[in-house]
Amino acid sequence: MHSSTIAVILGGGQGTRLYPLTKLRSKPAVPIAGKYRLVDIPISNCLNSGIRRIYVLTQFNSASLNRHIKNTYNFDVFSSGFVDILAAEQTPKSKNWYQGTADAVRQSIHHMTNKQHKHVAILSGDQLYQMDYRKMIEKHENNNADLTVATIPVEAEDATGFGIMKTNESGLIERFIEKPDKEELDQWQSDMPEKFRSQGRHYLASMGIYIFKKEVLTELLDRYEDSTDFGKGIIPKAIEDNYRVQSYEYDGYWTDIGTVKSFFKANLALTDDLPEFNLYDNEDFIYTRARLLPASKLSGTTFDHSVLAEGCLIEASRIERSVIGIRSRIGKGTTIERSIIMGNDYFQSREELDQKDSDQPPMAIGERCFISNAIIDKNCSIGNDVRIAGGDHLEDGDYGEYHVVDGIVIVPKRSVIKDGTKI
Ligand code: ADQ
Ligand code: ADP
Repeated sequence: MHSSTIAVILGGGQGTRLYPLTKLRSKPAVPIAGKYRLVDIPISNCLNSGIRRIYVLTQFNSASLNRHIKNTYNFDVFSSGFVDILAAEQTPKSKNWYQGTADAVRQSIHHMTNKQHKHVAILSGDQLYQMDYRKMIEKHENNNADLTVATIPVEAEDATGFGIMKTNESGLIERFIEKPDKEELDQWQSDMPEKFRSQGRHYLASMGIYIFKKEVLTELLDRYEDSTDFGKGIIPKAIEDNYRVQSYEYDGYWTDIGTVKSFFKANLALTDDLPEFNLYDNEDFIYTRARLLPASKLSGTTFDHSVLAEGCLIEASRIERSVIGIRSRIGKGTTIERSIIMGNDYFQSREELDQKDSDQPPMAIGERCFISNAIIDKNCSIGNDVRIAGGDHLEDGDYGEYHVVDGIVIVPKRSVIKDGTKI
């Protein structure tokens, strides 16, 4: 076990960017890839890197997050590992919400008193990647860094959305700017190896993954007590005040899943022939709840480039470029393209499924439906002959029974869409 390091996963701010997927749950509990939750990604990276003491900071402690963590990561009593959720608390010193990433850590650090830990790894909760943090910790220790920031080369188009930095020849960060304006980008170019230059990736971006010496983290949070964010405050100030801030360059697959658009894209990318995010590894598992679900049963369906989780009963005619989550039920004659169907939290009984009440169709997608460019959250009841066709022709907004974000139609958890509805 990498007992020198404790991990803190930033589970999310107010969750507006993934709304309405965060309407009924906290962000770390949002389902991904048919059977996982967002928080499983950084937790699995920690476990695969030997880090077994993990805190998840979240704005509120939803029932599904609690259940998921409790049922998934219950280490045996003899290992000193844990995954604990720390939700924003109202204390005399603080307001109800965490005001930002650094504020979240500042408000929670009193829980991390164990002297044994030399380092704190601070990780984002909304990124899809597989990384061995041990290599990063090793570099952090070898360089005697106060703080190490994981970095990745990005293109100009993306650079304005990240913290961008310049390093010296030994990889120490000399300048850092959080989300620079387009006009000032030129001065932030770095001299990249040919491999990245040829891809137009001239800017060194922060991945929002940090390893701090524990005492330095405490010191910085006290010293810059007005800074509520790492990117906007703590990191640029630490560099200015000559702390040793090291860059750890990473060149594997890494993508943001914190917005509806990026979440949608990253899920559908799993249906590629050779997805860049590899779920099919014999050693680096992505952990999730062991649900003991039966195998999926399919009848009369043509599947093309789709991912299908366990416990599904599918009679659709065609499913293409889609992610079909646990316990999904899809009726005859239905077509699904470029969509995420999150599935169901439980199986309905035969009687519930057979009921002929058009106001409350069963928890399933009915017959002869057409669904494209959509996210259907869990436990939705979608009647027969429903057409949901997302795309740029739709205007973004909240339409009551569904939302449109960047042309993607989102049907929130437990929604009922009546027979014959056209979206
Ligand atoms: P952003 O991703 O824009 O930039 P931010 O919105 O602060 O930064 O989120 C970082 C992580 O913290 C996310 O996982 C988010 O959900 C979580 N988070 C945000 N506010 C929180 C709060 N109040 N409580 C708990 N968790 C919270 C950051 C860095 C950039 C870097 C990018 C890389 O600031 O420098 O380039 O990450 O994605
Ligand atoms: P999972 O991790 O399986 O996706 P959750 O932790 O969110 O799901 O909750 C799913 C669990 O909730 C199911 O295993 C089931 O036991 C229970 N559950 C929730 N709602 C109901 C319901 N209406 N009827 C029966 N069981 C339910």
